[in-house]
Order: sequence, then structure tokens, then C-alpha cells
Amino acid sequence: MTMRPATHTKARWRMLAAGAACMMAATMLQAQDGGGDNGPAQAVTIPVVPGQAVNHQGFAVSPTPQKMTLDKAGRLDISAGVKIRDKKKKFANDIAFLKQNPDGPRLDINFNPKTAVRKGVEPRSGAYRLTIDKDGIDILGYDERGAYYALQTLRQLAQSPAGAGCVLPYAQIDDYPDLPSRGVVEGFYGTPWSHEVRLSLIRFYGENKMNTYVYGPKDDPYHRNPDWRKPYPEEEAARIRQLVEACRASRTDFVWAVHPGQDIRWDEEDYHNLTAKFEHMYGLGVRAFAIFFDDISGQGTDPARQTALLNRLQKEFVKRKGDVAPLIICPTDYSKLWANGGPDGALSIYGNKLDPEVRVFWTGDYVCSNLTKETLQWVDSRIKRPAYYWWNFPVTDYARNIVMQGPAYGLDNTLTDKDLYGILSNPMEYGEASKIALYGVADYGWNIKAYNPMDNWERALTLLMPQAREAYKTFAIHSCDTGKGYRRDESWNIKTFTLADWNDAKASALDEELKRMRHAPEEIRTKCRNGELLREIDPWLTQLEALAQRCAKAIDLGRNYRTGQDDAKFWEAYRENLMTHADSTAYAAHTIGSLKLQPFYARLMEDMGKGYLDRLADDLGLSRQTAAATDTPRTDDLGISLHTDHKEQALKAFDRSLSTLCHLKGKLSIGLSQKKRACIVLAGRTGHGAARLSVCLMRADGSVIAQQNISRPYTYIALDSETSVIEIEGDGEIYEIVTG
Ligand code: LOG
Repeated sequence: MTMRPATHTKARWRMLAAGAACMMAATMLQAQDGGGDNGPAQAVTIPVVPGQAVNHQGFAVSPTPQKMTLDKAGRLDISAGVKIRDKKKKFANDIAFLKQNPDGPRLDINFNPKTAVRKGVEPRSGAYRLTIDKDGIDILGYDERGAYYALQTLRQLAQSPAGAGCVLPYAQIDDYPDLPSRGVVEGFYGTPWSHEVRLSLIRFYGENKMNTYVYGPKDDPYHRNPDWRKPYPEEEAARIRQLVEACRASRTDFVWAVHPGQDIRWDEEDYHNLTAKFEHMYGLGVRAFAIFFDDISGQGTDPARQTALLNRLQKEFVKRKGDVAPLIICPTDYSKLWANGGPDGALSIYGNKLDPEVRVFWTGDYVCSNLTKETLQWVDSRIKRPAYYWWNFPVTDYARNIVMQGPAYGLDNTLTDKDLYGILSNPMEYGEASKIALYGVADYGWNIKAYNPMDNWERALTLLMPQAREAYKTFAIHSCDTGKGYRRDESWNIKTFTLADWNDAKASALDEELKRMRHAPEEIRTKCRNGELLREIDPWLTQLEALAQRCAKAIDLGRNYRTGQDDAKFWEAYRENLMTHADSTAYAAHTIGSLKLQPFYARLMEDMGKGYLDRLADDLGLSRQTAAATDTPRTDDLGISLHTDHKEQALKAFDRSLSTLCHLKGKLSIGLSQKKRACIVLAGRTGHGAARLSVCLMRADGSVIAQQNISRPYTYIALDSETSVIEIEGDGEIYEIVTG
């Protein structure tokens, strides 16, 4: 697995965190940034998700059509089948969802740019008109893709809840995409998608009218250094051929990307290597190519050389072949963060010299950022063409502990194809789990003004897990934020609180959601029929349940705490609800609910812990701890002396903070320089189970007064006036020892 140089990544996070602040929505919420690469925690602003769920009356079409008139009074029943006339004989493989019946209502499928335009269909690839009335169904595409998209719309209507049994409303749908290109760039670091996942995604692209799939996984050695010059071995080559064929069936352009920049030599030999590789890919059926120069250093970054290479390839390869699409370039300056905006910068060089047909990728003001008018104006004026937006969402190669299930938002609703040529999402290495986000990107790129992120997300949940839709929603709503970098709203359905503003109604409301969270994993595991999706999200489901458990227990503890009764019972339950080292490690690897729920748990536990220690101190007549919990206590102030090989460790048992503890293995001798009435030991566990500790009280001359095992996590030891040494021995954690 390849990684970027650490310095690069570090610099990026600082900027990414800042980037999240410049977003568009009016309502913002505050969060503590995790600090990225251990940087200082800082407050960041996260915009809330715009839009809201809409009632589609049982007929939802994806992406949202430009113009759709449904007349639900009229119904065309096609349950007994339709008589299909596929005029151009292109759609035999696309009508499996329909029953055929020579006596049924007719379905005419045709496409032709001239006829279509004459009849008012928008003159662009993918446009169509779909008419359903008493005489039957008419599909007229501007091109083959348009007719194919009309079939997707028809399929969605027929499969909609209100169309179940194939009773269709009369309809006229005049539809076309806003942006020429919509789709996916498999351009992340990490394990590339499996062949099966790629095929499943390619079907998904077609079904949702995405027309572009750029193949450029950073960890495919034949895409990048070291092996970009070599042809794919036979097996891989056969798989690429299958992907190309699958894309053809989905009317999706398969674009093969090469990433030669890290070790390219600007000489004839490497030019020949590149064209030889292109020829090899052409032989596998590839008809569209991209060249990536992102994340490289050295001579490959030279924009004049890059420009000359692409221009020459346009002339000598693309044009000469005749059936190859214009090239796409990913600049080294792909983000405003470090792009040289001056007249001699890469972007201006492209603007002035690069063949105007070549498309230029752009990720925005930051590596992962929102799509804004400003960023496009900035880049477009330099590259002298509408940029091709590479959206680094929902990619998580910079936050691999996250599975992003939130809405696709942060996309300006006023843009047009004059501003950008297309939008491609760079997804997660979890292909099935990326579909939620892709469903949004497809919708946005098709109908920008109408794009409603929240409604789109709600529809995606229904589409992707119809058998356990609500459970999936419960999982997804708490799996949105990254914790660092490109921050996303999360858990917007709940209100958390602190011990200080405890409110029984809020506690019960939160309890309800926690109950749903506890049950969601089992429901998803038993009902979801997409095995691969299940496999991808499984570790996060486990964490969802664990997080819900500890939050619910923290609330229970809160109720208990507020009664102020039974210190021993409280500590036992409290200790049980602390995360063990193993818990924390598992949670760090598969993080969920990091924006609101985990902080809620942590804060509530910490506040209760502090309050509880204060209470114990009060009981023993001690002053409350006012110093910061992290300050190392001074034994003189405590009126004790410590005799142990590990004094630093031992002091953690006296710092009046439950967030630090002492792992005792051996003996700890506490000399009492002042007389004490009692001693309370708050014990934890060993690595394996209950702590095994014993205590011995001694006089100044070393004679033993009493000896006992510490059998409970909470142990109260009464001291008589002769006690001058308390000796604790054994194996276990000691959170705190309070003497007074
Ligand atoms: C890479 C991309 C990576 C993404 C998110 C581009 C053009 N290139 O910083 O491969 O998945 O960031 O980490 C990138 O975005 N570089």
C-alpha cells in the first residue's frame, strides 16, 4: 500500500481543517477538530446538511428529472407485459425488468438526434422524452444513451412502491443532464476495488445515469510507478476488458488513467513507452484516456512538458485513432491550496497552450473541499475552459478509520456547464458503501438547481437497503464525519447534553435513539441482502452497538449519580463503563459517532468522575481538588510518602482524576505523614480480569494491624490512629486512592 510523504500530508491537514470553515450553508455547528496529525485541537465550523425529505407520492426517479408531469388519474397497466418495438435493436439487454407480450400495450424505443430535436428533446447526449399514456409508452432519445436513460426512468417508475405490479401513471418526462460528465474516479490510495465491486458499481452508474468511470487506483502498479510502462499481465488485462464491456452495457465511458509523473523522463523513449501502453489499452477496448500528475515531485511536475506531451498525444494518438475521446489531465496544481495562479503557473500554461479539447481536473480550494462558484471562476479563468471537478468525497484514504455514509452536500446549486464540464466523485475503498454518496453525485450532476442533498440521501437509503432501511439510516446518520480534514455534519437527529445541563426529557429522547442504535446492527446483519456491503461495514456495525451501549450506560449512571446514593455501586458500574485499552483500540480503528456521541459519552463520564471524586473527598473531609487533573500531585500536599520502584506511575493513583490510572504489579507502600481516618481504593482490572490486590495496615514499627484482600472494585478501609503505613500489593489497575 502506498502512502504519501508525511510532510505533505501534515501540511494538508492543517489546511483542510481550515478549509471546512469556508463553506456555504447559513447554519453552522461547532465541533472540536481532532487535530489531524496530532495537531492542537481547534474549533471548526461544520455546515448542516441542506434540504429535507420530500414526499414523492411513491414515484421517485433518480436522478431528479428536469421536467416530469405525472397524471396519476390515468393508469397504464403493464403487468401482463408490453409489446416492445426496439427500432434500432440496441436494447435487448436492457429490458429484463419488463414482461413481453405481443398483445400488451406497446413500448416504442427509438433515438435519433434530428427527430428528437425536432420534437423538442434537448440537443445533448443523454437527453430523452418518455411518454406514458393510454396508447402505450414512447421513448425517444437524443442518442442511444438518452434512450437507455429513458429505460432507467421507466424501470424506476415500474419498481416504485406506487408502481408495484407495474401500474404506471400517465406521464410526460422531458429530461437531460445539466453536466456533460457525471461519475466516478477510482483515484484513492488503499486497496483498489475488487473486480466484482467494480462490476456492481458500473451497473449502478448506468442505473443512475452516470456516464463516466475513470480508472486510476493509486495502488494499481500498472497505473503508476513502478510499472506504468508495462502492459497488464494476461489475467488483469482480461478483467480490464470485462470492465470496458460492462461500461459499454451501462452506457458509461471507461477512461483509463496513467500516472507516470513520478519517474517519467521527457524523452522519446518514454513517449514511446506511453503510446505503447495506450495501444495495449486500446487493444483491450479502451477509448478514453487520462494522464494524472497529482502527488508527484521532480521533473514530472513541469507544466510545459506536460502540456507538450498531451498536445502531441492528442495529435498523434487521439486524432489519428479517430474513435478516442479527448484526453483528460490531472494537474500537479490540482487544488488552489498550492496552485501557482500567476501568468507563468501551470494553470495559465494549460490555458494558453494546452489543446482546448483536453479536460482539466480540479479539486477546489483544498484537496477535499466544497464545490463553489468562486473556485471555478478562479481556475476556469486560468485554464480557459470549464474545469472538470474531481470531488474528494466520500474518499477516506486520509481517515481510514471512517466509513462515510452521510449525504453528498457542499455543492453549489447555481452552477452550469459553463462553470464546469463535469463532476466525478473519488470514493472510498469500500465500493458498496460508497453508493450512498454516488447516488448524490449522480443527482447533482444531472439536475443542479433541483439538487436536495437530504432528500437524495433519504432516497439512497431506501434504494440501497430496502429490507432494513430504518436500521441503515440509524447506522448512516452516525457515520458521516471524518474527525479531521473534510468535516461533515453527523447525528443531526439527536440532542446531547452535559451533566451540568442534565434534563430528564433529553435523556429519555437520547435513550430512544440509543436503543435504535443497539438494535440496528442485528437487523442489518439479518436482513441486508447485499453481502459485500455488509462485509464492508461490519466492523463499524460492531462499534455502533458498543458506542450505543456505553452511551446508554452513561445515561443510566447519570441518573444514579444524581441520586447521590451508594458509592460502591456507582463505582462498579462506572468502572464497567470505562473503555478498556482494547475497546479504545477497536474504536480508533473503526470510528463512528465521533462528532457528537463519543464526545457526549466521554464528557459525561469525565464530569461524573470528577464529581464523584469530589464527593468522596467531601466524605473524608478533604478539600476538593482544584488543580488541573493532569498536574502531578505532590506527596507533601497529600500528607503521604510513597515507597515504590515506580513513583511516577504510583502518583497517578493520587491525582484525583479517573482518566489516569496506576497499573500496579508488585508493592506500593504509602507512608502516612499525617493521621488519616480512612482510605478508599477505586480499583480496575488486570489485563485478564478482576484486579488481584491485597492491603496491609502497619504501625510505625512495622508490625501488622490488619490484612485483607481488596475483593471489590470499591474498597473502603477504616484506619485506626496507630496506622502509619498502608501497603498495597498485587496485580491490577488502581484508578484512585483517596485518603483522609
Ligand atoms: C489524491 C487522491 C486522494 C485524495 C484524497 C487528488 C487529485 N489526488 O492529495 O488520490 O485520494 O487526495 O486523499 C489526493 O486528489 N491528493
